[in-house]
Amino acid sequence: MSLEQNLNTLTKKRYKKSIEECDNKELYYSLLELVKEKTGEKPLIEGKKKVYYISAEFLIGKLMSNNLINLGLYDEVERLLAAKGKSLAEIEEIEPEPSLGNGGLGRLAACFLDSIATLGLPGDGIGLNYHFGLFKQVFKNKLQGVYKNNWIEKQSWLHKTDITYTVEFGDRKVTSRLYDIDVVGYNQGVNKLHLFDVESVDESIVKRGITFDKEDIEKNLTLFLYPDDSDEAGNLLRIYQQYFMVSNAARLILQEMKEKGYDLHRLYEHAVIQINDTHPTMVIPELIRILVMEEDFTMAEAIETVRKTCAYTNHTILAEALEKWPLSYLWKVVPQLVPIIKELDRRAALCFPDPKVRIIDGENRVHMAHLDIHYGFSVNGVAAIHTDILKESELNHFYRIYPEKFNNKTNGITFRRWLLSCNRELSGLISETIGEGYKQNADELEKLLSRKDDMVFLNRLEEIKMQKKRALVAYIQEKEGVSLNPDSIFDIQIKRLHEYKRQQMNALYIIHKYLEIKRGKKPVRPITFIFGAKAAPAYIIAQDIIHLILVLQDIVASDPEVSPYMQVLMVENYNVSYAEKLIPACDISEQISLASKEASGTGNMKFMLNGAVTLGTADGANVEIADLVGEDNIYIFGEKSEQVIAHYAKADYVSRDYYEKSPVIKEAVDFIVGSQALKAGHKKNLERLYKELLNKDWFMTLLDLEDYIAVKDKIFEDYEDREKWKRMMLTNIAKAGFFSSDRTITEYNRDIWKLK
Ligand code: 26V
Repeated sequence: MSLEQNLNTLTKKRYKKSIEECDNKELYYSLLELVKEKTGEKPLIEGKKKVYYISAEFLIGKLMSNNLINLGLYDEVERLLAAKGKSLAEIEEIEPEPSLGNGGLGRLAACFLDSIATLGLPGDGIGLNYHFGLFKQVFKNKLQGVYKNNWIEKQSWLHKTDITYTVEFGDRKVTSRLYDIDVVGYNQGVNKLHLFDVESVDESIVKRGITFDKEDIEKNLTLFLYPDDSDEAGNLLRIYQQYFMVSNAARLILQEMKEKGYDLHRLYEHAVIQINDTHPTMVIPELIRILVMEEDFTMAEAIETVRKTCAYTNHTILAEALEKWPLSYLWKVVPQLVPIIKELDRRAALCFPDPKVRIIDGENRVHMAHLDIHYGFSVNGVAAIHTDILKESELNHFYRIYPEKFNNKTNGITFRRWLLSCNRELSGLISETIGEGYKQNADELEKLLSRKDDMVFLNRLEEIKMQKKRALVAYIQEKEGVSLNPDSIFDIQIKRLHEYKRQQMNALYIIHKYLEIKRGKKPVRPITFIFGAKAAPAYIIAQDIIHLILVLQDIVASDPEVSPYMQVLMVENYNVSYAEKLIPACDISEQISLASKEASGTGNMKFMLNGAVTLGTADGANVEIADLVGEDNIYIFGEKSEQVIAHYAKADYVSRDYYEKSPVIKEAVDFIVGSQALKAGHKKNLERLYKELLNKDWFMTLLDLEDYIAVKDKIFEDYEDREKWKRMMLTNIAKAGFFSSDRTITEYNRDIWKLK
């Protein structure tokens, strides 16, 4: 049966209509069924050893295009629909986006699943089936409002399985159920994303916005991703979620091992567990507990078996993000793990008495990362500079005792989603120019360098960028009701809102530019500053930064003297789907974190691959991007990580000094509480932010502001040298191959997993 007949049969069966007669919604659900059927025909990827990637987040995004591409069906489906006057792109808009992640860590996990399957490696994800995931963001009164994101529909990518387990907590028992999503590799077989849910979950307990009874664990356990952890009930819920995840993971893994007839004493020959940040750490004591209690292992045997099976990835050095659970919380939620954790701490302390490497500290807090490092065989950072910082400072005490465990795995992104799917125009041009080989081997993108002086090629790159900018403008017009100028420079910063990422520094530049235009210094070409960011609901200053940006958006838009030269827009509810539209349209990629703080970043890689030029600090993977493209093809500014780390060590950064010394800085900061801003915004939020910047500024915004302004002015000037700019675009695309997650996963497999 042809694909068309296949689809027609489905639409007839479901709706008694032909393809032509169906609306987009009907076509979407028919296609969903078709793709699930086709995926079902693919073999499961199997082998002697399998990786289990346990993660509290999998930010998978919409799956229709991605799965069609990986099944090799995209072009055919697009063509057959077009012949009937239907648009696949419009049909895909129907798909709800699951929001099973906060940002980089969750999106990385999704890219990794795609690459693991594409490389034909046996590897499953294990996580939670959050019904409402991360909140949906709505702006009201220039402030962030939060709502639930209801993504699970009757028909979806989820397969309900028969697998259920009992999970016991200190004060209750719940029943879990496993739901699976197929992960189909590019021209490859299928792995699984296993998402556990609790049978007693009750969506109706969610009241206004995202509020619900945090203590009703049976009903709330899988409702939201990382709910508010600003109070004790929120923290306890997080521990309930984490244990629920790893208890199910441990059961599933051991069940698979037994079904395959493997000896659990050789678990590590058949399974490797990658612990994605500290959230799944309790899998270590949980596995030890099961092996001892149910499988007749001695404690020493269980510990050694688990140690050889588990590997830990660190994704941040921010102290507030490194989990330390009070022992009293663990006593309440998972009393069965406490004696094991104490025993693990005792044994570690016998070998290494240094209090800095204790699992349980003097205040009876359990350092989850310490557990991972002592009782796993591998510790990796996610970019070269990040791993160096872990070794030299943050985890130096551990590095000194276990140097052999430490390794770097620079992050990557899947080119299927971040080039082939989101930028078909560019991938088409690349295929036409250097053939299709780069789709399997991303390093082949370097062949594009031979077109450096080919004006015809360079002009086509420019045309494609223009086309993607126009498409974004149309999308934004429809979604936000704002008209942007496609002939302006698109300067984009999209990522979670956090002070260390310094969206506030970008906002201060915008104020500076606004004032310059008012004084008559107009930019040669208009500039559009675009932001997208969600802020944790309990993170007050982050809310204030969003407020400031929305205030600036209003001030600029309502000033006819300025608006022809610049525009500011913060898009609502920034998510994976939005990223897929924004990134191909970007000219300047803002990667301006305080050096040392952004472990890697992955947006930086997506932008580069799509021909944007980076304006960034020497932080995370920006450093490796700079090494690859060379200093002529990137704009690096600001103090280096060593200097920043020294400022923290000496506690010698005083933001007020920078404010007082520089009239440019002072003017921009004062604007936040000037009459114009106060008229457009809320006094409380603006004053709080102003005071924070002057009195604290923990992430050193003012430290780099002058340098940022200078380099940003230079990048805008250079944009006018069109030939130079197009060459920079080309170089960035050509050098992006290193950042394919296929390369990252190949390294994980070579150094850590050793699957085949
Ligand atoms: C977590 C939390 C939780 C509590 C309050 C504040 C806070 C701040 C940051 C985080 C970060 C969690 C870990 C994370 O998402 N790391 C990101 O991982 C990406 C993939 O490796 C990497 O590209 C990003 O640089 C890194 O920030």
